[in-house]
Amino acid sequence: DDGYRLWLKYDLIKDMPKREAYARSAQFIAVTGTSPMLKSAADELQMGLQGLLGKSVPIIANATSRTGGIVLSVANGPAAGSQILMADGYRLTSRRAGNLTISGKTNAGVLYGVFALLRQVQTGQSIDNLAVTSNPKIQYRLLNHWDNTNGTIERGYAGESLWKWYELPETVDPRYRDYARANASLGINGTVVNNVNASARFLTDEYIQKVAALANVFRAYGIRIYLSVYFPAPKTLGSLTPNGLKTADPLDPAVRKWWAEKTKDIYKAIPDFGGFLVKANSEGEPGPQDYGRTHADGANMLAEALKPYDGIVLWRAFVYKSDPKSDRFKAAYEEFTPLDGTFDKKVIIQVKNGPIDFQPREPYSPLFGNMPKTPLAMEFQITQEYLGFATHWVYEAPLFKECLDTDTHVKDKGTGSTVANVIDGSLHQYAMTAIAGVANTGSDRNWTGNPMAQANWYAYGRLAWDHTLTSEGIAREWVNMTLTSEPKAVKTITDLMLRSRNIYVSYNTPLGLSRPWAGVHFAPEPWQEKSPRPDWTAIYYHRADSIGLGFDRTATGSNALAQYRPEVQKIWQNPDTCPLPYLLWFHHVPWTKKLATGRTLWDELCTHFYTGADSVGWMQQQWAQVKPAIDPQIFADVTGRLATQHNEAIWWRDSWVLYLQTYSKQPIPAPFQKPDRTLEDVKRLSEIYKLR
Ligand code: BDP
Repeated sequence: DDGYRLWLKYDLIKDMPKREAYARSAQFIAVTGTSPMLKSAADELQMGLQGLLGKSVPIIANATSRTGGIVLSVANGPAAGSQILMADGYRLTSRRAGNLTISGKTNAGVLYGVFALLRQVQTGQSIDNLAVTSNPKIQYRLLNHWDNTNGTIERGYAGESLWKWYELPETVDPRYRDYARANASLGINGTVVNNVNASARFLTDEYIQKVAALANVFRAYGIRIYLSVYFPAPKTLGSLTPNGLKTADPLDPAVRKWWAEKTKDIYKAIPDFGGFLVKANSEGEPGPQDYGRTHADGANMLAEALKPYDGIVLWRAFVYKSDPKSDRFKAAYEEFTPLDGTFDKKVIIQVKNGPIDFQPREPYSPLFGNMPKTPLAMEFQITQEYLGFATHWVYEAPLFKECLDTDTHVKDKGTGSTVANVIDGSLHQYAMTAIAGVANTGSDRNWTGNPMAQANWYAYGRLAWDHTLTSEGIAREWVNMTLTSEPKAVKTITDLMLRSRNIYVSYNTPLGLSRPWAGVHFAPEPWQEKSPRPDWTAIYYHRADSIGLGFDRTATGSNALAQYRPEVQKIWQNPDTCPLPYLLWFHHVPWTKKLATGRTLWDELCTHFYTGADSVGWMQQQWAQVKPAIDPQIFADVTGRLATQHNEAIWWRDSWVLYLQTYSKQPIPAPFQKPDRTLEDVKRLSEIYKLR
């Protein structure tokens, strides 16, 4: 198994009675209507059933007087309980002696219903008494690809870009369709195809045609295409045309006209174009502030260009200024909350889950709950930029859930104001809702490099549809569909997955440490102190000194905590009661301080680094046990990656303890052995890692 088929394996069900039971309800597929999306739905169902049941199921035009089949219908369908069917939602209803109906209000709903039914069969559940209605909780469920025109992927660890720009639009790789199928199976309905650090080339006629060719494939799977735009594009492209524009000032009428015309061209080629994603005045990317304008001026200009169409603007809040005195943590809140209420109604502000940058564990961004008049989208990172690239096994659902389930305490009683309730629109009654995941896919045959990272794409998609699903439920489902249905192995792997993120955090950034990296977001460099910006050093974040460790963000420090509601401040503001996973995010804690565990900070840190690294050894042992239940190619691949992860976890452990020891001046506590190398040794390793 080369992993190409992802969770859509459709292998023959081995249990014969079970297979026959399914087959009795799947004697034909009836579909009325000829839309491309309904065709995708019927074809997928036929292909899936062929594989799972080992027999070909005919597709017929309608089921009049026939029973024992599956009927796809765009209609409200027979009621299932009191739940109303919404756009994109689906309903599965089986009635004895009748037909099994998959209905949706829209074609997309039917398609999602087909995948839900297949999942039901793939995970071995009965389809005899189905009465399921499922509606997505979030309207725009997107993947963001950070892909460049030259085929590279920013922070991509699974090969090159999936999009073969040089071949498009004439050559259309069949893989695009499989990409679309995988996304549709999760309910993902939009994809931003290019890097947020965008090239103006994507707005040329040449590239619009290439992108349109992708859109033509994705359309039949309910996926709309979006583009990241380079804000000064009117000027950049203008400089290449006679009498071209010399500015990109969003308030300049000629610039507004340029965008309106460009947008018109895009819609001519891609009638269902989704809209624009913008990184502006962020990390050196230009933006409206270059002209003395605000984020709202920039976003509203693009919204105006999109007015004749139903596209939207996703404007990112990932910003921070270079003022060395300010705390980067506070930047997005400071720039965006004053603009609440000034954005056009086509604008959504896309916010990373945490205030810094996709760290292994971060408190939620204080923007959530504090922009009642502006729809906020969640941006998660699926690609493992800070999670060990493609060698470390980290199942991310617990990270996503931890953020989504946190209470912002915007409402008095603290009910119904979780981060999830912010982004699903229920808290502030947002008119639009969105979620984005920075994709971990690439041209590797198995899509994600590490086969286990497929689960992160899967989990993101499932949570984008329904954030109330559990990490465990999603893991079990994915394992059953992708790896094995042998109960003991399913349990072992699910358990491994659920622990994997905390294990990574333990050897990498325990107790609220963050960003111990420099240029390469992989090799340990907690000692890194030189960079063009203070907030691109490691010491900026951990602030180790002879007294202790951690960033004081209380009133005696940067006071970033004040950006949260008082109830949230209360949880984090006292170093004696602050939950340990967040301790060093908010406090500078003395090395000798006794923590709730009874250990001093230094001993607690060492315990995390050592048990974290040891736990990777435990992961290896657990994985070895499931060998008989796993395809040999995948088993060997993951075995190799775990061995690498183990070595690197020890590298992390040694780097941290040897470095921090120069400040704590304390011995490694028993029963842990002191590293058998020196600080200079590990520093050298990191330097070598950075050589080109
Ligand atoms: C950081 C990445 C950088 C991205 C940036 C962003 O290191 O490559 O361009 O985020 O999200 O995490 O814009």
